[in-house]
Amino acid sequence: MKISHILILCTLFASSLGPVACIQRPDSLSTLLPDSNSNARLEKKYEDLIVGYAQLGAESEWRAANTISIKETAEQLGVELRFLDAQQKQDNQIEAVRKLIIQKVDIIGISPIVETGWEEVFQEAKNAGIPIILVDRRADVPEDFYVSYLGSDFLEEGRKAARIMADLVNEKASIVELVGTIGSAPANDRYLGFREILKEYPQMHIIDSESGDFTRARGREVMAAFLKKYGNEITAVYAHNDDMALGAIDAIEEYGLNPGQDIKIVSIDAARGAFEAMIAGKLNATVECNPLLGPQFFELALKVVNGQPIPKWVPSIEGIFFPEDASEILPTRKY
Ligand code: GZL
Repeated sequence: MKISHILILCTLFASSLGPVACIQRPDSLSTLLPDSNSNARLEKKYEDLIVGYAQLGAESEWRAANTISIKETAEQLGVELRFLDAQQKQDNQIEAVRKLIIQKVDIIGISPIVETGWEEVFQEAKNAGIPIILVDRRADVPEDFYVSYLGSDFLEEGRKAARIMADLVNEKASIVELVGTIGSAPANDRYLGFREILKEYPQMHIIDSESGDFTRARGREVMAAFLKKYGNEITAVYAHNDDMALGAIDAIEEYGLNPGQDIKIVSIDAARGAFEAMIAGKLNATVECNPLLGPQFFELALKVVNGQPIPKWVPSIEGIFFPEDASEILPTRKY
């Protein structure tokens, strides 16, 4: 039989398998037909995917941008997205994962609101053969309960904030801290990272620390209470996110002081509101935490569904922003 006839047969055979990778022009008979290890098995494309996403809530500018990135990317790629919002309640998020398991989605993305309490429902997903990708926030579960973590190095974000603060206050400050959602990976690690660097500055002290739950409203309430208790003793604020920093700015102005001047403020996220506050001279720096994770998430999801290897951690790429750059950069920001 001529090679050309074999090729035609092979092409007919390959086309009968549905969407498979084209078989290269053979250099020997043995490569003519797909074997069990070749990529000839059904490879899914984006438009074949049904992806579940258990979002934690809509508590901040960061989260809003993160949700938009997930939804817009799914639409652009033609992925069927089953998106559920837990409204910042872990019970709702656990229930969302169970709903996605029942719907037999191909893969589940989740941003766990807190680090603990996930073993049971992640085990259920594992038993159902549905892989999990942790997006944005990590969960305290055995490593084989999830395929990858896509997100930031929150410890490093805390370290960066402390180094910036030391420079801003000439290594001498009485700091109040606005902590993120208690038990969440970003709050836990931003808390630790900041303190790790603060050890190098004996004249920088955290005089109080309380959760503002990553929201502007709570950040304002906690800062107002700090000002009532400590008044002008406070010389700096470390906020775990921009929304709480903006709340602190409101409280400082209501108290009659100048935020960014009388009290230096360093926060994390680099959301639009932070750039506007820096331009107004009310915020002194923001450490970027990138919420635009949609493209990376779906790229990882497709690889997982097609059995391709992926890293256990895919870190986000992030910078630091200061008032002097804010006006020029703000128009380029997507969130
Ligand atoms: C960080 C993210 C945090 C943001 C907050 O990756 O989980 O949650 O810093 C958001 O703004 O609420």
